[in-house]
Amino acid sequence: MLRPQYTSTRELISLDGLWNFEIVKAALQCEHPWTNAISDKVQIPVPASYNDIFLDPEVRNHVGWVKYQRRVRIPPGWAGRRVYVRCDAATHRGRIYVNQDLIIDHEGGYTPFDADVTDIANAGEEFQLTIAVSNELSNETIPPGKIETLPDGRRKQTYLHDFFNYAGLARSVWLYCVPTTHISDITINTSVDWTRSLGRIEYQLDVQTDDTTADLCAKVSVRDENGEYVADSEGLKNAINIPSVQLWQPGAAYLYKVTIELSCKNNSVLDVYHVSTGVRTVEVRGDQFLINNKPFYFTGFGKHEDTPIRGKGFDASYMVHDFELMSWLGANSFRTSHYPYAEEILDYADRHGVVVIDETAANHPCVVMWSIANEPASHEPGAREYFAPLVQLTRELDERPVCFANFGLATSEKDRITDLFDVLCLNRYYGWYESCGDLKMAESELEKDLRGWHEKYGKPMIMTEYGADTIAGLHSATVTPWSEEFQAQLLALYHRVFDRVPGVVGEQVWSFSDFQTSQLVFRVDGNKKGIFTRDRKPKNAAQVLRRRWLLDGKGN
Ligand code: BDP
Repeated sequence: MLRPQYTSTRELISLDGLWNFEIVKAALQCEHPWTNAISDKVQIPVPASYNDIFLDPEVRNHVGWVKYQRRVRIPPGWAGRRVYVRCDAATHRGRIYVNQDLIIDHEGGYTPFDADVTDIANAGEEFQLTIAVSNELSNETIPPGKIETLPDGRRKQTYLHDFFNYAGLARSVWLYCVPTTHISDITINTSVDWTRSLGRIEYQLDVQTDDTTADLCAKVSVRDENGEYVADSEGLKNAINIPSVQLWQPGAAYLYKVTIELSCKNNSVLDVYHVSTGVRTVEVRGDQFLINNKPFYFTGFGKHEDTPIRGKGFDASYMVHDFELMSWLGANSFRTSHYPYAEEILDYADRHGVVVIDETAANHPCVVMWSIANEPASHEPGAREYFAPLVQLTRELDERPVCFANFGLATSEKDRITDLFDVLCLNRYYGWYESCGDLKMAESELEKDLRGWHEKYGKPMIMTEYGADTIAGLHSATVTPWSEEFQAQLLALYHRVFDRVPGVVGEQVWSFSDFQTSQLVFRVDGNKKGIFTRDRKPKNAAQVLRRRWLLDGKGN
């Protein structure tokens, strides 16, 4: 599925802005008339999670469906093309209605979906667009959860994951058109012939057409960052060689622009689409992680999509500022914990040479590894049977290394699945959840733990979570959990161990910034393990990281 694009053959219109909004009351859940016009007395911005926009706790804690609605006009010039409404995400389930008709019902709160409205709405006319969104979590959703009915009849959503169940239209909504015969998917793989400094871009195009007799062909051309022609090729599937290739490097991104022109043999161009791609290699060799044949050391964070007021709503200002803060510390990477992020964020990482451990399938040069689970019960019976087919499927779909983030209880003696994966990712909280405040104990336990894994598997290890909750402004000259000094001391301890143990190839602190969670006695207005506060002010520990990553050059 391709993202909508404005090209010489395609057009798109942003539907972001204020939409009419309505909470669907629980009693009406089943028979509610979904397509009634919603009053404009309550309006809500898109993109944004709806929970923190209003002050009403009934909205914040609502369990079930809400409706977003607006009117949309299809430009008259779009007659004869295929027209779609595209939702970049509806958390966790979305239904798109055009006037009275349900067009699509999509499950999965962090992935996009398209509704083909060509045969329902005419060019030049207006229609009523309603998007219903449900935030319910069950044992069949990702992430999972459970709904309880309280004695007073209210429904309550509970869940085990440690981030607030933000919901709604947190990413953009689009109206777009494509030619009836169009490119529907593009797969790109890159490789390097090191002896000849030759880059290679292999591509495969999928095409959708109503005309089964059409004799289609494609021209694919590559331009460099200055817009200069590099090479081209023909056919729906082929490879293009790039002499003296400029590699995509961590910290020094280089993107080639690939232009795909679909045409009928001996005829004019039918469709045009552009892809920015980088040429780089990724390999696990022994206990090393190699990018472009050189050992790479990950520095950075586990992140969340989380900001005040907008919740998980995409915000370009926060995005750019977050990357600025990472670069200020010398961080070279992050993990998209614990769900697929907005595509805009991966585009930005591509453009700026930031390495990503990604939790979804999206083809970006910045993505060097797939993490297919966070802290599963990998020590329990059945874990192997559950994960083996998932690892196999991931490998069939893509050639990048595969990992999962292991948690403390599934020790190197008890874990049942690690041999299936390429890299060991470990989340550890010695000194915090275990032996809280005892840094001496934490240091020896951590070292023992890491050495155990290394001796058993000899694979590269990344600490994908470590840290301590810290209240900004709480200071202490003694070892005091929750203080800024304690967080700084704890990180320094972990770093000493990483530098002593063989096979450690990365450190990603939990977490980049403080973030909202469900209400619990050990959460003070959310999780406070951020190196930055929720409004992105640095805590003391930022200096520890800056010294190590930027000034001492760890990972660079
Ligand atoms: C880890 C989880 C992460 C939590 C973190 C914590 O992967 O989502 O936020 O613990 O407790 O287990 O801070």
